[in-house]
Amino acid sequence: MQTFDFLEQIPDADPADTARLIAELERSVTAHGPERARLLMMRLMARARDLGVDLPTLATTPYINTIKTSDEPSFPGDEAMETRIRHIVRWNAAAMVLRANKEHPGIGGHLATYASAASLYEVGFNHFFRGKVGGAGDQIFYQGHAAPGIYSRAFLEGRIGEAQLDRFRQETEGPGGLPSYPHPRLLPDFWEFPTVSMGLGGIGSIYQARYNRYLHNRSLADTSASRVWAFLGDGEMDEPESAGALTLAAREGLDNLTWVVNCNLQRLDGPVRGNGKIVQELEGLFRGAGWNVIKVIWAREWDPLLAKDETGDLVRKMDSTVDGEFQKYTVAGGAYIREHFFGPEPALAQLVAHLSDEDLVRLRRGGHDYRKIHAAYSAAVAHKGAPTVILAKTVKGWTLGPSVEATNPAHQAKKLTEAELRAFRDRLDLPIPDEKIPEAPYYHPGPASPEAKYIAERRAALGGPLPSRVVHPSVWTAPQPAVDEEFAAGSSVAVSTTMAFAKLMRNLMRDPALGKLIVPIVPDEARTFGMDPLFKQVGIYAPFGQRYEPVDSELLLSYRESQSGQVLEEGITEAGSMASFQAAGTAYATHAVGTIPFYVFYSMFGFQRVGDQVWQSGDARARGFLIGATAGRTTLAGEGLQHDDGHSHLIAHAMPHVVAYDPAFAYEMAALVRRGITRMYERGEDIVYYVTIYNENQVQPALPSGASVTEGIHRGLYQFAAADTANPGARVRLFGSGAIMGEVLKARDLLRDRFGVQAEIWSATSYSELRREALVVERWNRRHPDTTPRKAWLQEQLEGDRAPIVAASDWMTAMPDLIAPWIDVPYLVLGTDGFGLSDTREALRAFFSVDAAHIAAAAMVALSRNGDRSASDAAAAIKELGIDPELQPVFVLDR
Ligand SMILES: Cc1ncc(C[n+]2csc(CCOP(=O)(O)OP(=O)(O)O)c2C)c(N)n1
Ligand SMILES: [Mg+2]
Repeated sequence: MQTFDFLEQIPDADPADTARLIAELERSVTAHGPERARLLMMRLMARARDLGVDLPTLATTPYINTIKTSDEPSFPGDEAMETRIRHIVRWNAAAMVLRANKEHPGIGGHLATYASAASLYEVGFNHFFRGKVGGAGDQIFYQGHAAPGIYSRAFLEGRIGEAQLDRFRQETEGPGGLPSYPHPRLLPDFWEFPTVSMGLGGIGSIYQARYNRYLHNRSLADTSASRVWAFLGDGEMDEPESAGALTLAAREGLDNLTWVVNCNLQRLDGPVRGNGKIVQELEGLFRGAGWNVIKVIWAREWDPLLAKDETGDLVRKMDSTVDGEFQKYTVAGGAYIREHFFGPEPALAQLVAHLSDEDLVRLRRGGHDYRKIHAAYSAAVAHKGAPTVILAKTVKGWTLGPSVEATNPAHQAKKLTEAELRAFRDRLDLPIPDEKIPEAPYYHPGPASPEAKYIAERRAALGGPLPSRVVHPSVWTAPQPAVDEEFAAGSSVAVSTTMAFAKLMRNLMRDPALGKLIVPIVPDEARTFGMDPLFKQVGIYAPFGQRYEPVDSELLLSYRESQSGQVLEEGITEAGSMASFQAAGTAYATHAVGTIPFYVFYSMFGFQRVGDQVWQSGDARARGFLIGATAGRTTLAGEGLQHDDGHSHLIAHAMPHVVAYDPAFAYEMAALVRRGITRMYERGEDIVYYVTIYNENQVQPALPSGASVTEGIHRGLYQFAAADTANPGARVRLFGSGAIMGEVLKARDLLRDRFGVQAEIWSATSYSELRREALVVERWNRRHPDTTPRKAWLQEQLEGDRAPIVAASDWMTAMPDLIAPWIDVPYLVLGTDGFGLSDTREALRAFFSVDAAHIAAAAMVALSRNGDRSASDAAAAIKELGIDPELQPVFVLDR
């Protein structure tokens, strides 16, 4: 037993006493067998715990309910009434899916997920979930595929009408359609947290609970009465995002967090762990991570059997039966259960001899027992010092009949035959006449019915209806001029846009009104980006303060952790950082406090790494800044293939809520941040800014004057420098962005000095914004062909000039290509397609053809295409610039 080898290294003060105890154990094993010895050991451990001995926790406990029946609190509600309510909710949840699919075959929807989870939600709605009257209430992450059940309850509560239920999954007609899943973007007064991309609800809920504490500890909101509840599927627990942040929740003592994992033992294709036991596996995972675990495995019908199980045979059988077999028992009927589960052990067969086969089928799983769930939730909210997970064992498709219940395809069932529907109605005991069954009618007992009154009273007592998303008008003060005026002045020494950004952050956080609302989020890269002065300035958030003297305490800029610290230093977790970004960026709705997250990361590990969470932030209507630092395929230079980002802007462009910029200069970056804050926090736009910043130093120019400059920074393009009109040579327009602007400026000199060509310099801060606006204008023109066409900003800026254009950036050529349809002069684009490489900036820029020489050469070719220069002039220029036209870059994919 390798595990215990360490014992040899621990001194034993009384070996004789040890030997005596071990002999005692050996005697017990010899006399009673290993089972009894196991029990003895556990009893000893329990007693030792009582005596204050610090022992490691057991990874798993037997396959029975964690809470003893005698410890269950009495149920405070009217159980019969709540059963009737649950039946109505179950019915309508199914009816809305059946009706939608009858009307529009293939529209989809899910019956089985909610059917297995109905009791888990209903206990919450009737007794635990706190609404928003007088405070933020609880934050509830509903399992995405359970959405029909949540709509159905809102229907019973009178918050959603029949007509709206009938528009499940029919959203394009405008307001009133019900989104397939929890999508605040599409139903902003109802849903709060998008969860249907499996795993994201899990990690999101942990960081939400953590952010609630952050807001509280920083005195930005009183979140002491808020609890975060997250409902997850057992299959969903396989997602890295589900399990990845469990230790954070325990480490930070998040007892304001409760997870309910619906262990119906199935996912989409089949069993989650046919050959094992998902509940036990999850118990080990959560216990190991430091969570309080409550298992709800067996319903009350098992209590008398367990009480009579004097030999322990029943618990042993429960322990040794794998999930695949439990599934079989659910579908195979009472005789099969008797023969295969109880039959092999005479003591077990005897235990159920008094029960009929039908009785055996009615031995339910714990997650369908209202009282057991209530007991678990009560224990969870009372638990102090750690988050709680409730592992509730259920049947997928419960009550939907044998064609769905626990069958392998249950997840995708969205139809029931009339006979099945009739049986479902009978089981739910609802007064729906037979002749109506074919249309799967909704059933509402009426607003004055006891059921409707009961739930209305329950919700009123708990603080109002849920789900509900409320946006309070925000109190707003613009950043003071001191925050960013220095950037408009330019710099005398060479600094990077990253250094300027770090300075801007420090200034912002000193702003008297806004400063406290800024939430810097870093995944262990603050030093890389020059943001480590913030550690001392505003502190790193640490819920229990700093319990050690930091190694750098003597230094001016020390590593300072504090309970009221402002920086969220996440460690190396981009997924966790994005979850924080979302909690902070939605706090304007969740907690009526408009915190402004700035998540600063290696740009390569942003959209590419956590793209689904960025997408989710759009659904959640998060606001804030994503700052892609060390950007650019060639600017990051030495880091190579896995680090050099030349495409995050392309991914960002695919995200409708992301407004993306690639500023070249510090004044652009500062102007963008100011405008972004105004748009999101003053005007209330639900957008996210993505700004890339670079680590290449340059003397920063001052902001040029002119309205088209200030406006153009935000629209995506402006003229930075005019051509030299005193010199009447041929003229080109050069578009530069980000760090490649430096090469563009050098190309201007080359063109002038070597070829007598004049170049105008344009700063292209956002190809994606230019395209989006042009598309809107184009659509209008397409629909109004007989009217004077409208013009986009891009067209207004460039029209009436035949000078050709060369665009260069540190991104893929697809970026400048985004605006090609609206350019009617020769337009040559240079970019960094392909994998990045490690080398010097100079070498990389030559390699990818984005250095000054290649830009100048492309300008000569563009002129030749326009007829301003001859083709042989262009060929000669290429030669003179030292470019070998036959040289193939070694790593360009040969297609
Ligand atoms: C990231 C992601 N991958 C896949 C899916 C497709 N999907 C939706 S539900 C589901 C199975 C869910 O099983 P489980 O988590 O056990 O939930 P249950 O319905 O059984 O409660 C799958 C694979 C998804 N929604 N998100
Ligand atoms: Mg499942």
